[in-house]
Amino acid sequence: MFRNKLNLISVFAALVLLVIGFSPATVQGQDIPEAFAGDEPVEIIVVRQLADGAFMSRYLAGVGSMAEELGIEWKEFNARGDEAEMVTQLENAISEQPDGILVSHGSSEAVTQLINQAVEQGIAVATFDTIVDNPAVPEIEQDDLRIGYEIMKHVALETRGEANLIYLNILGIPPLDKRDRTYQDFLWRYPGISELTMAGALTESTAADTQTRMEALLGEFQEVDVVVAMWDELAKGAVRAIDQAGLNEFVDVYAVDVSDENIALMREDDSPWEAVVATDPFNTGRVGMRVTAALIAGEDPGKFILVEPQLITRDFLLENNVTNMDELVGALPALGESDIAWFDWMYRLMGENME
Ligand code: SR1
Repeated sequence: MFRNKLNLISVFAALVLLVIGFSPATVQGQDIPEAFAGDEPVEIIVVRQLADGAFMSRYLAGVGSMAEELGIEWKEFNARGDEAEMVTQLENAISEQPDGILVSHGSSEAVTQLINQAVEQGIAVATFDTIVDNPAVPEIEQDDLRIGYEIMKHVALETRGEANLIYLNILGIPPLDKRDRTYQDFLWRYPGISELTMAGALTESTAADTQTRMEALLGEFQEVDVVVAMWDELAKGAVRAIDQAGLNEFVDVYAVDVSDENIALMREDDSPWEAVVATDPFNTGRVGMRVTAALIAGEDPGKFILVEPQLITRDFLLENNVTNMDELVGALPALGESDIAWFDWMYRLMGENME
């Protein structure tokens, strides 16, 4: 009733303003920015260094869904782990002169100069998981310092600060370096948490290669009772190795990232995989595309854009009968659509594109 009344009032107000010369778009504060108002669609190229695993494909699905809703034409250049190839692809992307480029991963050394060049040429550039010292380039991430903090806080509480731990991480990759920072704080704060060894390498099949490495480490460090993995490709290798060795009862795995596959592994009988800290990469991909679109429209989405991660335990999945990502987002809505980088005109564009 109240809502009907409000609707009537806004229709009346819109009519009055129309008569005195304003467009309905202005009335609702939803002017379509010039870049999106022409006949030519906005073009964005997504340049990715990494494509391995469910996180990366779900992230890309999120990017694509947001682009479609905003009526953006987009394509992907995928370097499949090869940084030199990524640099070539970034050069190619710039030479195509799109309206925007969304870069993910790649070291600052490899990509900064090209990104600066793109910005100088008037191309809007945003990054996911790439550090770029340029105030005009927004950096999107999953608040990785917090990811390291939350997973280690959980380990410290669950183990009462006593653990013999194998640490799986790969330094030199921005999100993994940030997670390592807060991990190190916990080793300092809880001296009963002892790191037996650190392992992890980025390869063409990271999960399978980690499994092989973990099989050897489980033999070498028989006192291990905790594995911390800062990327789920590392965690999957560890979980399979622990399972193969019949050590599920003795070793618990705490990790980062969630996907349908990870949920299934965590739910298995006697799974050693106890918890993850994660965002929904679909949502994170949508944020990436919105931030790039906002830049193209001349908006200021901010320099540091942190998508908030959540702790998801095996117990939570079992207690809530969560068997896949959709059910997880239903049970834990904080993982769902983020309120980051929404602008009024986007809703109007979406309305037009989804008609
Ligand atoms: C090799 S970097 C892997 C990480 O990128 C994303 O931030 C995911 O969370 C994944 O853990």
